[in-house]
Amino acid sequence: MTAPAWTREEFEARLREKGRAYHIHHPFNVMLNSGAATPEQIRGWVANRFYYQINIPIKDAAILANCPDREVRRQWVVRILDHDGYGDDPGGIESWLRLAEAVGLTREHVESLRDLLPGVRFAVDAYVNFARRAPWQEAVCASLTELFAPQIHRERLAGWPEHYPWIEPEGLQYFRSRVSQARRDVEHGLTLTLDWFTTRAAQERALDILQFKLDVLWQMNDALALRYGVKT
Ligand code: AHQ
Repeated sequence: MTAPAWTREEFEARLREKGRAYHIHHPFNVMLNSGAATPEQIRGWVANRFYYQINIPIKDAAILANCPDREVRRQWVVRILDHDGYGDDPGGIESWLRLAEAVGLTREHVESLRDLLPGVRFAVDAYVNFARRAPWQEAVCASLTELFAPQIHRERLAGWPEHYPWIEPEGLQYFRSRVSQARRDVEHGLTLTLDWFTTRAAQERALDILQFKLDVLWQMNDALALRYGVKT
């Protein structure tokens, strides 16, 4: 006898419960957002997270390539434009390079990926390769860590100017843009996920996929803590 599927509300609640494992709770991120990070730790974080940022559009393009549904693609494509830029909007990757300059790195240094840690590279590559080979609905589900992202961006915007007055304020523009973009993106991703994963086995699979992506983010912070140290 297979267990009955959760209701839509129960399934969403279980997805949101996974927030307990979100990287906002990782000691390295707690250090960053509590004001205890050194400039070297912040520069290491910015330089390594750049690899994640430049891979998000590639990940989203993989989802589009696997998705035959024009309605879904029409909405999902905005994510690529948000990062690569469109028309007069230089995009999120450009904002991240401005964040790099604001924390005392050069664009050339960050784009060279000289500081990229193995643990960060392999976690990000695992996410992109998952999106390439998994059914597009599973890769959509993996993006739902952004259910928890608005809070982490708001924490940075609220705390960093006071904690790190040496960082030029306009460098935080990326976080400002993500608060609304993440909320819009995750509304679409959550609807697609709740619509697609409708048996109990599929819903359990969705929770495992979300846990995989939470592990991707957690591993990035583990690698940073090992290389740059972490004050708890
Ligand atoms: O800046 C981030 C971003 O553009 C995305 C896209 C989304 C995805 O498709 O997986 N996830 C994500 C995230 C971004 N920023 C992270 C942060 O801590 O600044 C959070 C991350 C996420 O929650 O997955």
